[in-house]
Amino acid sequence: MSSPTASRCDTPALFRETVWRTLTLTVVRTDNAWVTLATNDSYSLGALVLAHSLKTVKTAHKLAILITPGVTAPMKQQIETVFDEVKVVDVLDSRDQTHLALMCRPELGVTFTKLHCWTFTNYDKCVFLDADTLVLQNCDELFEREELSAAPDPGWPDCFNSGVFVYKPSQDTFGQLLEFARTKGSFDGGDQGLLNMFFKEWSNTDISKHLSFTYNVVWSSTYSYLPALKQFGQNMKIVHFIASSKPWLQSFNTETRLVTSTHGGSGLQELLQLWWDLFCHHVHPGLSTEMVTYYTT
Ligand SMILES: [Mn+2]
Repeated sequence: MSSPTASRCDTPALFRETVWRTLTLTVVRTDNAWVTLATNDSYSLGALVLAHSLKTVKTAHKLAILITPGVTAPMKQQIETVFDEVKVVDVLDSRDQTHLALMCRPELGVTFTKLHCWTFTNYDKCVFLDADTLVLQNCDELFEREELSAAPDPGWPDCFNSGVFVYKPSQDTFGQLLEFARTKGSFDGGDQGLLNMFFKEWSNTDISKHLSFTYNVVWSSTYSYLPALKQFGQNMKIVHFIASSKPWLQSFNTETRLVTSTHGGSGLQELLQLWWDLFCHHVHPGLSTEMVTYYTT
């Protein structure tokens, strides 16, 4: 039993502890994270370079990644040295509602993997970035946007491109997305069709959810609006290397350290060189000789 004196002394301690707990909880609740996905080792290289691009522009936010068993153990080790959180998602072997949904729609396997980004509920808000994107300037202001914010897809601008989007992690939303996928499917067979159907109000409801194209410059090999690129190119914040413009599919000369793009003009060439510079400086030194031979020849 404590004496009255001890009790008086305990009060500040208790107060301090309460304040500390409150502060700690507040910090945990307000954490934000960039989230990406890698399903194999090639995309893991993309994810590693993406992570270093975020560190280079001095982001204040955490880095999280979803990986599947298609990523090898040595590559996973590399990923763990750069990302704050690595979540392994094994869609096909799981015995949860994802598995059950997949039984009906096996073609949506990869889509479902990306949907797992909603399960990072330890973060208040997240920005998903495809592993084939590269961040050129700090864009931490994206976390001020609400779910679901994204940039228009150049192929059909009434749809958003799902390579970059702001969202709020939630088990509830994750469950709704799975149910939606199971019952309605996706009009393009992938995550972009599904997310555009689920967040269909994006196209005409709230312009603040329309991100500038500079946050997701989808680089097509035949860029169709060159004067705009010339005018606004320097504002580019995130570039998205789709299809044949993927950096790891280009030929790279290990002696000159220069990349030769097989498609696209000089603008693409410069961006690809930036990707390879980050790769050579930050990623390459961590890879084993075996991995280097495999990826750079
Ligand atoms: Mn992509």
